Amino acid sequence: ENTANWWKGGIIYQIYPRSFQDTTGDGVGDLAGIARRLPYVASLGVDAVWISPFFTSPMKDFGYDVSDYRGIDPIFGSMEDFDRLIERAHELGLKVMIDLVMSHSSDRHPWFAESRASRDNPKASWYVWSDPKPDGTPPNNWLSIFGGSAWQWDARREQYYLHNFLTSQPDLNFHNREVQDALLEMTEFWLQKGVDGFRLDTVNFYFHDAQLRDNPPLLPADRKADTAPAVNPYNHQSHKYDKSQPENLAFLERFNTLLKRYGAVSVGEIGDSERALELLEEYTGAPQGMESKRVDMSYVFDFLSGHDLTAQRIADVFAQLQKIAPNSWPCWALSNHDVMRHVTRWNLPEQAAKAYCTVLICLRGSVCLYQGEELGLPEAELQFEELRDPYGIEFWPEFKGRDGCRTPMVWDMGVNGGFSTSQPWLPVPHVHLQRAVVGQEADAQSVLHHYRWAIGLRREHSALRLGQMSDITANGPLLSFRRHDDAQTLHIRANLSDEEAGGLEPWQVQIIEG
Ligand code: TEU
Repeated sequence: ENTANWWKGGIIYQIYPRSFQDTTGDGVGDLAGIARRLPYVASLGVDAVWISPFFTSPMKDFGYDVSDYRGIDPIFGSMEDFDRLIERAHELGLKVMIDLVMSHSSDRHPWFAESRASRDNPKASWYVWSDPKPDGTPPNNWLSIFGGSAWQWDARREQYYLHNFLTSQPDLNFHNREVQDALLEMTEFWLQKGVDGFRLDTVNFYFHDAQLRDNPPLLPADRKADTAPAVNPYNHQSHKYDKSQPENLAFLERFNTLLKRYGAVSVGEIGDSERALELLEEYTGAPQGMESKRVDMSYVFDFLSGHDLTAQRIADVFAQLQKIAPNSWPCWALSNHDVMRHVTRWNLPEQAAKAYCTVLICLRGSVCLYQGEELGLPEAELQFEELRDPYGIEFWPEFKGRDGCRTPMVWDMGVNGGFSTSQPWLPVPHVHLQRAVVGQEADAQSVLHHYRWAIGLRREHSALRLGQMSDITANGPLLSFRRHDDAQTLHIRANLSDEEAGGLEPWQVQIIEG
C-alpha cells in the first residue's frame, strides 16, 4: 500500500479534546486522556485522528480562539503530553492531524495587542482595520456568523476591526505577506514536531475583499446546503466579498509546498453555501494520478445540514459533484462539533444509524467520524443555564447552539461515564450511559461493532478507498451505485427507509462483489 496516500479514501476520527477523557479531575478532557484512549481509537481501524484545537486560548470559542499558536493550553496539559501523544499514536499506526485556526486569532494574542496599540506600529496592518463611514457606522454590511455586524469598534485606534466570528476573534489580514510568513513558520513548528496533517479551520475565510465592498443580497436560488440556523441573518446575505476570495489560492499553494516537504496533508473546511462545489474543485482539484497543489481534501457540508439524507439527495449531491467538481477529493462527515448529532438531526433508529454508516463508508472520498457517533449517541438536551457555547447563547431558543454535540464521551457506566471523576464542563446525559463503550463492546449487535465492521470493509477493499464511483441512482428509498478499480467491482444497494423495498429489508445495505 502507498502510505503517502493514506489520507485518500482514509478515515479520520475527530476528537474534541475538552470532552474525550479527563485525567486531572478538573472536569475537562486533556491530551494525556487522549493518549490513554488511543488504543480504543486504533481498535476502530481508522487511519488518523484529527484533534480539535488545544493551543493556548482564553476559550471564548473553546480553543478556536488561539492566543499562542505554539503553546499547549494548560487545561489540556503540556508540550511533553503532546509529544507523548504523537509517539503513542504512531506506535499504534495512527496519523495525527491538528486543527489550525489561521483565519483569526484571539484578541488576547500578542499580535493583536500590538496591532491595536496604534495605527502605525509594525503590526498595524496584521489585522483588518478600517475607518468608519462618515456617520460613524461600520465600513460595510458584512455580518458575523455568530451574530451582528462583522465589525467591532476599537476606541484606541478609533477604527473598526473585522471579525467573522466572535468580537474576540479578530480576523488576520492575509493580504499582508508578513502575516502569511508568520503562519507558515508556525505551521513548520508543528511539522517538525511530527504531525502528519492539518485540518484547516474556515480555510476559505483567509482573505477578504481588499476594497471592502458591500455584500449583495442573497438570491434564494443561490442558497445551497448550509448548516447554520435560519434565524441567523448571516444566511440571508451573499458572501461574495467577505470570504472565498481568489487570492487565497496562491497562499494555499505556498502552504501546500511547505506541507509536501514534510509529507503532510490537509483537509480544508470550506463553509460557503453559495459556491461550495466550485471551491471544492478550486482547492482540491487534481487530474487523475496527480496531487492537488492547494488542499488535499475538503469537507462538503451537504451531509451535515438539516436536510433529510434521502437516497435522492445523496444521488443529487454526487451528480452535482461529477458536474462541478469532477477532479476534487471530498471528505464526508455526518456529524462534528458544530452541528446537531445526526441520529437526532434525522431522527434515526439504530438500524438507520448503521445503514448510514455503511453508505458513508462506501462513498467516494475520505471520511471524518466524530467521537461518539460510533456509539450512536443522540444530541444531548441541555437547559439554557447549562449552555457554554456563545453561538447558542446568542440565538437561543430558535437555535440551541453546539453544546449538545460536545458533551463528554461515555466510556463506562460509572460516574460521569468514566470521562471524569468530577463534575464535567458539560453534563453527561443519562441516556448516553446506556450507550457507553463497555456495554457496546460486549454486544455483537451494537452500533460500535457495526462501525468497526464497516471501517474494516473499506480497509479490505481498494475499490472503496480509491475506486471510481458510477451509476449512482435513486429510486424511492433505494440508493444504488458501483465502486470499481482494476482489482474489483462492488455493487452497493441501500434501502434508506423503514419499510421493505426492492427486495431489501428496512435499512438494509447490500454489497455484492463482481
Ligand atoms: O467553524 C466554521 C463555521 O462557520 C461552521 O462550521 C459553522 O459553525 C456552521 O457553518 C454553522 O454556521 C469553525 C469551527 O469548526 C467552529 O467550531 C469555530 O467556532 C469556527 O470555525 C470559528 O473558528
